[in-house]
Amino acid sequence: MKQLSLLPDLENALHELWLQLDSNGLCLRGIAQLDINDEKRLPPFLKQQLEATTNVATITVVVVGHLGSRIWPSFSTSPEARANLPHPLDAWSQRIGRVVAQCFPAPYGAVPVFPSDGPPYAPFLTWSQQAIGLETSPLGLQLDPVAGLWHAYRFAVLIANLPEPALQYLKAKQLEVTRLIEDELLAPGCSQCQEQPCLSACPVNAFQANFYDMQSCANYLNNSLESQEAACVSQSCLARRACPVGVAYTYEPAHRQFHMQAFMKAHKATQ
Ligand code: B12
Ligand code: SF4
Ligand code: SF4
Repeated sequence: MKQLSLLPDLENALHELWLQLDSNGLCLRGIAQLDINDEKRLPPFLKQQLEATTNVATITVVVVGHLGSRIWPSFSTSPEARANLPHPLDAWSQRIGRVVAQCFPAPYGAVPVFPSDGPPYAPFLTWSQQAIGLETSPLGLQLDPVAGLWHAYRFAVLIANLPEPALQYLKAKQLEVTRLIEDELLAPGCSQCQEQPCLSACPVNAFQANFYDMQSCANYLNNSLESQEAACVSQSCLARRACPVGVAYTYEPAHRQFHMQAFMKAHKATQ
């Protein structure tokens, strides 16, 4: 790692962040500085957690996620995946996010934040809109120019008082990642997609203007018989699969089935 002229503890924390991402198939999706008084981006329940750890002057959000199935080798062989936990992927993300956050020494103060914790939920989509400027697709999911709809967020770390050189270092690292993937074809996004095949692929028409009919979707999946299983159960959401962007990043079969089964189980539990 390049010398940063930072306190050794902070340099170690940044090094640990990188190590954890690299070894688990995760990537730095974005970095943004949050206005302390902007409640949309920094809801009070998150601000309070940071203020409990340190005196806050500035707040940086570091958003971590994955493209395609790059996390699958690490997650599927992890203790969390083998332990038969109710939410193993969340548990896996929590372990990694906490390890990273714990490395930031005072006076920086770091709080790990997870997308599934809530309600109230942390505004991951708003953060990533600010940090990476991804387009929101008609399905509500964000479209990545390389991975299409096949990406997700696993955790974020809110860091108080991060010095400018550390911020610049993280931005430079993010740029490196972007340059690596820019070599792949960047596809035109939803605004230039005339046909919008994602909107007509759902067998129960669950996507309507600005509305996702989760109930129809879940009923359809859960009521399909084993002998005549809904195609989405084995192939994943057909609306998501209909998108021509990022096809090479389509989750691999075990990964997509994991999410479909988790979705179906969660819905059954609420019936
Ligand atoms: C609640 C929730 C759901 C609910 C309701 C979604 C809804 N109508 O808002 C249900 C259970 C239906 C759902 C389903 C799915 N979700 Co969801 N969900 C969330 C969760 C936990 C909270 C969203 C929220 O309320 N945030 C709080 C608000 C205040 O902040 P915000 O997110 O910045 O606000 C934005 C959203 O509300 C968004 N929005 C508005 N309308 C809709 C509609 C939909 C369908 C979505 C997804 C977003 C969305 O616009 C706001 C401004 O940008 C987020 C994680 C998170 N913490 O954000 C994941 C999240 C949005 N879901 C995600 C995913 C992938 C899914 C699924 C595909 C299932 C899965 N896990 O694989 C499905 C199917 C959705 C689809 N369209 O196909 C990803 C999206 C990644 C991406 N590529 O954009 C997220 C970010 C989780 C993650 N770990 O990455 N989800
Ligand atoms: S099919 Fe077209 S409109 Fe739908 S998500 Fe993909 S690019 Fe966007
Ligand atoms: S999983 Fe299948 S039924 Fe549900 S929204 Fe996607 S395409 Fe429609």
